[in-house]
Order: sequence, then structure tokens, then C-alpha cells
Amino acid sequence: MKEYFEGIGKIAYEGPDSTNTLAFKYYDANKVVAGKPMKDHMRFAMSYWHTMTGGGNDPFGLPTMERSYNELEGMELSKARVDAAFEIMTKLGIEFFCFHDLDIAPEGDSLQEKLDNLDVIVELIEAKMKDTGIKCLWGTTNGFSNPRFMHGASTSPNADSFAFAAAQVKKAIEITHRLGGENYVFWGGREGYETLLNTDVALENDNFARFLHMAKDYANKIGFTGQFLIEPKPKEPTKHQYDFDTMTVLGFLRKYDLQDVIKMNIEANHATLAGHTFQHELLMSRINGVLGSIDANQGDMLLGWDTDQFPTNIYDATMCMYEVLKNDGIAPGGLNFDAKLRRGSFKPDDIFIGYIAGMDTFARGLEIAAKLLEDRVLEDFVQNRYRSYNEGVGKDIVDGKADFESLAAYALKHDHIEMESGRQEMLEDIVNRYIHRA
Ligand code: XLS
Ligand code: NI
Ligand code: NI
Repeated sequence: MKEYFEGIGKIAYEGPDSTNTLAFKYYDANKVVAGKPMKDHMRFAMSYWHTMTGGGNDPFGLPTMERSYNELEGMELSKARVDAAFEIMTKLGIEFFCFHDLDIAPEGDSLQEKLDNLDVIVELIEAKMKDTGIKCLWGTTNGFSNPRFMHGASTSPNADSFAFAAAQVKKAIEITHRLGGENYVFWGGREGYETLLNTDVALENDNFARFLHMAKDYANKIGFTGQFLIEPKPKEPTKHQYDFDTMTVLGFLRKYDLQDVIKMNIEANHATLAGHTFQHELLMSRINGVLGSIDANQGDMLLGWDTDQFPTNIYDATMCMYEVLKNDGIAPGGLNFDAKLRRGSFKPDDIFIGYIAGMDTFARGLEIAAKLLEDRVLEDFVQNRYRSYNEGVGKDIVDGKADFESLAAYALKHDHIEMESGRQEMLEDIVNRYIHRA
């Protein structure tokens, strides 16, 4: 079989002293951390779109990515990409992948052709999965690139667009089911608005909920038991996306009785676009019992859009793994590298370098987070900080035994309140110490 990335072998773990760009320095798949192998904490996934179809084009420039299958077109290109994708994942030791329908097969001239194209490619993917043991983390659809979705898909003012999107999602759920996918993702795409002047927000929200209920009903009907996930994002491509952030989505799910059916896929760069930290979004999902999966990437604070960079920020990775550990793991979700190379990183081996950088960063983050938790550094501090709720008036508040009258009577007698320092700088310094030494 043709090798697409010649000269690159299986990426090995060489340890922190290695200077080999094409080796792991921290990601040691089978090393046991906090009770299980690194790879099982991570469940790393390759994003098919960025890695296989992303060309490096931007609004100002043409594609740049140098790939040996670039001269192919249509179905031949899609077939070559299947082989290349599994070669990349095998060499990197990545055990999962995520895909949109449009990433794996060309659109075709009609809906029927699109569906037929998908069947051909899915068969190839299925065979590759059998050969390599690589699994599908999640599937989704692209309901935002084609002009038919210019005003949205399930929130389009045009019911024909809604119907087309339904046909697409129906097929994508079938494919994900066939490939044993463990989750199915809804990222809004253009499910939002550009201006309120032309938008019936109430109807669009109702329709969005109708769409999700139909998707779940269909999944139940065909026996797909994978976890449904919504991926919050506040803007881009639309000015305002309905799935703004975790708490907005939770409000939506509760209003439409979908709270038991859908969890969150949290993306780092979407969190920061919403004006939150990555950890904030992970934590809000975790404490509400809806942390489903993670799109691991990072943005650039100086740029206001979803730059989808490979994650190399050790602080963010540490706090992400801290939340994952506190969540008791991320399965059936995983860490999907929804990340792409910079336009100037166009060489084939840049793919491997990007993934290695991301995997090493999260491996290190896992080790630091595990140590922080083992030593209960933050845990004990936080517990102690809230100790006034363990007894007396605090306990009455928590137990629902207090009311405004009892509290006012209590406050009259205790109106000289002794405060304690929040010790933020001390804690930041301690976390730094763990980052340097754990
Ligand atoms: C776009 C999203 C997208 C989803 C899958 O910003 O991150 O890539 O993850 O549709
Ligand atoms: Ni994403
Ligand atoms: Ni994104």
C-alpha cells in the first residue's frame, strides 16, 4: 500500500531530554497516572477536517498545504485521504477520529449522490478501523458551508433547508452508528443570526429544539446509543450563535426538555471567544453533570476569532486535565484536536509536529493535575474557605432551615464580621511550583 508520509515512522516516546522533533517527550501512552494509562485518560482524537481537508486557505490567501494526494480530485481524493488519515493516526498512536460528513466524501450534484458517495467511503473507513483498531469518537454534519445553509440549517427561515439538514443528520447518525461512534456532535454552524431586524428568534429556537428531538427519536429508532453533544460557541460564523456557552445551552435544553439527552462538547477556543477561560466552561459543565467531551485547541488572545491552534499552553492543559480528573474521566468523550496548522506550517511533517506538541502538552498537564489533586492543594484550601457553612448559621442556610427573619436576628448579634484573605497570589504561586516540579 502507498505510504503518504514517507520517512516518518511510528512516533515513539523518548522522554523529556529528547531533542527529536518527531518523538514524544511526555506522552507515554501506557504510563500509569492516577490509576490508569495516559492514553485512557486522554482518548485523543484526530479531527478529519483540519488534518485531512484543511488547505491552509484564509480570506486573504489560497491553500498552502503540501500533501502528496493534492493532485487527486473527487472520490479518488477522498479515498486517498482515508488511507492517509489512518496512516497518520497509526504513526501517532491516536486511537480515535472525529468527522463531518463533508470531510470524508464529496457533496455530489444531488442529495442522493452525496449519500451514495458517503456509503462508498464509509465502507473503506470501516475496513481501516478493523485493520488498525482505531475507533470513531464522534460524527457530525457540515450544515454551514453550502449556500443552502446561508441563513442556518435547523434555524433557517427556509423549511427546505431544514429538511435538507434533517436528511444529512439522519445519514450522519446512521454512519456514526455503523462505525461504532461513541458520540454524536451538534455544533451550531450558522444556527444563530446576523441581525435581529430580519429574524424570528422565537421560531428559530423552537425549530432548533424540534430538530434535536427528531434527531434523538431517530437515534433511538435505529438503536444508536452514543452520547449526543452540543458544542457551545458564542459567534463565528454568525454574529450571535444560539449555543453561546454552557449555561446558555443548559437553559435552552431545560426549556425544551432536552436536558437528559444532550451533554456538552467544550472547545477551548470557543470558551475564550465567549469571554470565559477554558476551565470555566469545563467546570460549568462538570458541576452540572454535562461534561461530555472536549475539543482541544487554543486561540490567540490578540486575535478575535477561532484560530484553532494546536494547544501548547501548559497552564490551560493542566487546568483542563484537573477538571477531567475531577469529572472521573472524560469517556465516552475524549480529547479531539480540533486544531489546524498555521498557514505557513505547510510541510507534511508539520502535521506530526503539531499533534506531538498537543499530545505532549496534555500529557504533562495530566501529570501536574494528578499531583495537584493527590496533594489536595486546592481542594483543602477551598474546603477550608467555606467551612462556615459546616455548622451554625451556615449549616442552617445550607440545610434550608434559615429564612430572612432568622438571619436578620442572627446578623444583629454578629455585625462585626472577621474576614479572611482569598490568597490568590499564593495559590497561583503554588500551582506554578507544581507546573515546574510535579
Ligand atoms: C467550529 C467547530 C467545529 C466543530 C465540529 O468552530 O469547532 O469544528 O467542532 O463541527
Ligand atoms: Ni470544535
Ligand atoms: Ni471551533
